[in-house]
Amino acid sequence: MIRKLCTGVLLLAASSNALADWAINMPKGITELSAETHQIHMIIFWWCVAIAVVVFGAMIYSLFAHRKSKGAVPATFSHSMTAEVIWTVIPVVILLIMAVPSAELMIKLEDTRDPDLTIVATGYQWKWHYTYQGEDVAYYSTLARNSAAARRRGSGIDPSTVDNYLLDVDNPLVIPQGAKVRLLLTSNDVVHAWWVPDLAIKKDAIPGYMNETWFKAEQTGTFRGQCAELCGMDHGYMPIVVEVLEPAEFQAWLENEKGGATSLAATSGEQK
Ligand SMILES: [Cu+2]
Repeated sequence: MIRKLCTGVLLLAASSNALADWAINMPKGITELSAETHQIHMIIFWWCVAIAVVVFGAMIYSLFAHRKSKGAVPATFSHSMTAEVIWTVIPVVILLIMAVPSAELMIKLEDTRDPDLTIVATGYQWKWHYTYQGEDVAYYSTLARNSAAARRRGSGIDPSTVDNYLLDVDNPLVIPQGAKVRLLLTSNDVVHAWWVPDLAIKKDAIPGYMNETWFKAEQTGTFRGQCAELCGMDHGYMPIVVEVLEPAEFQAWLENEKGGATSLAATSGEQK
């Protein structure tokens, strides 16, 4: 047992390089609201840590200080109104304190009014389709070919040699920096979920329903996500890539797309 534990610890230490860029916590992200979401998440996390320290501290202290071998005698009372009131009121107050900033943030997250751009994202088994409303631009976004090839059984390709393995697509969702993008989410078959951690967005795409959300990316760059609802056999193979461009670059991209660059390729089955 001890030998097994030691081996485990050694293995963990040896693999620490591989774990270096493996983050457990949620990212701060690239929108104002993702930063606020992260902040609330951290505040509540530390509240939980403090509560755990107090509760487990009191429990462990009591177990040791009042143990039978030290001659502790059980109390004879069976009910305490004061204790009941205290341990009801304190949690209620804590929950109320947590609820106020959370509710404020949730209201902001739901406010999809006055968008600069509206995109409809439709989930399919197992890819995404994006339609830029009023822009005559629409295309599918599917798993990148190198990932698709490497994931096949017996492909002989080492996944660790594939860049962004299972997190890359042929046609990313392209959006302009600093614009309020409203995303309308639905699905063509089963329930999917559109999740991009850097945008702090995770929303279900449900057949027959239109869910909406919004974001305003403050930084340019490429940001990755995945379908977050178990949607069938290839659920793990429908990633999401968001590419944030500077507004002028985005306009140029959009004009080019109106000529059907990606859209035509997608409908004729000739995806990049
Ligand atoms: Cu899915």
